[in-house]
Amino acid sequence: MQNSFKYSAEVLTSLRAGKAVLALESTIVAHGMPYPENLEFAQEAEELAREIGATPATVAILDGEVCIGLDGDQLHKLATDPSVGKVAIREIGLTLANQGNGATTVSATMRLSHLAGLKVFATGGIGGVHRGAEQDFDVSADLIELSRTPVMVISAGAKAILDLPKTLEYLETMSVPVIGYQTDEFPAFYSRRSGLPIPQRVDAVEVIARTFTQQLNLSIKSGLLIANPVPAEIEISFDEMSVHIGNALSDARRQGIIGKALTPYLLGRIVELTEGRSLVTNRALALNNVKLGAEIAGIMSELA
Ligand code: PSU
Ligand code: MN
Repeated sequence: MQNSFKYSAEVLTSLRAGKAVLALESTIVAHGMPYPENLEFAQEAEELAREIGATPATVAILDGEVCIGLDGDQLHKLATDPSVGKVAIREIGLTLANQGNGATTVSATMRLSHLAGLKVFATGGIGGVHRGAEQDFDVSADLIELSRTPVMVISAGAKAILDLPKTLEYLETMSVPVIGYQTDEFPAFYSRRSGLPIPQRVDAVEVIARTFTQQLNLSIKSGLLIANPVPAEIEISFDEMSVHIGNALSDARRQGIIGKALTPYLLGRIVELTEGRSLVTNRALALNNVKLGAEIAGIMSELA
């Protein structure tokens, strides 16, 4: 544990008692969904984790402090305050130095969770290799962090706006284990299927928990990426999404949107193009990951 961090009372109690804690990120709230759906999602995610028996630890930087677990006012600030920046690993230092506010991405949440003593983290979909990366080199810091920080990340695959085959190749090169939960295919965020085979499949949560425990016992420093497909009743087909994603990418290109602004722009544009349906699916897939993450965190705490 890290003394300089500000832990919520419930997280502190759970950590001291060796009980299950599930880390949650904050960029999905501040930059991944519009208000008020983002706040509703954040509250629902925390409640769902508690129902399953894991204490939620939403990670963010507020007033220059790393917060592990937030109260209702802090969640509200994240969801509404435009001064809350998007903080990946490389922005952590300056945000703290400026006494600033930041929503943490998958990369920053992984690192801060690890320092805080948390092992399991649920998000929506990770960042990855962007389409056209052979030209502009846009590769998410999430992939780098997965290769060097031992935290399990529960995702619905990588976001479909990305180049999924290149993302899988990159994960392989960087020695990041990828496990499909009850699937042989890498899920494509909004859709259950991408047509891309996944290297390893596991059907039982106990095996996932034991797999990560083995990695930790051997001091393997990479994370473990769990790919958990969106529930069938709420998915949007890969073919339908491909059209919207193509249109959103052209709009981004026309407007010259690049760098850290690209992913939030694309997610927002796709919500518009699907008349809100992608937002319903994004919320459902992220909650589905919280559910699985909370179950795994529970088993991990018993194994420890
Ligand atoms: N999952 C979602 N919505 C999001 C994200 C994940 O359902 O907004 C965020 C995560 O914080 C992830 C970030 O780290 O998108 C990726 O941003 P980039 O492509 O700039 O690395
Ligand atoms: Mn990028």
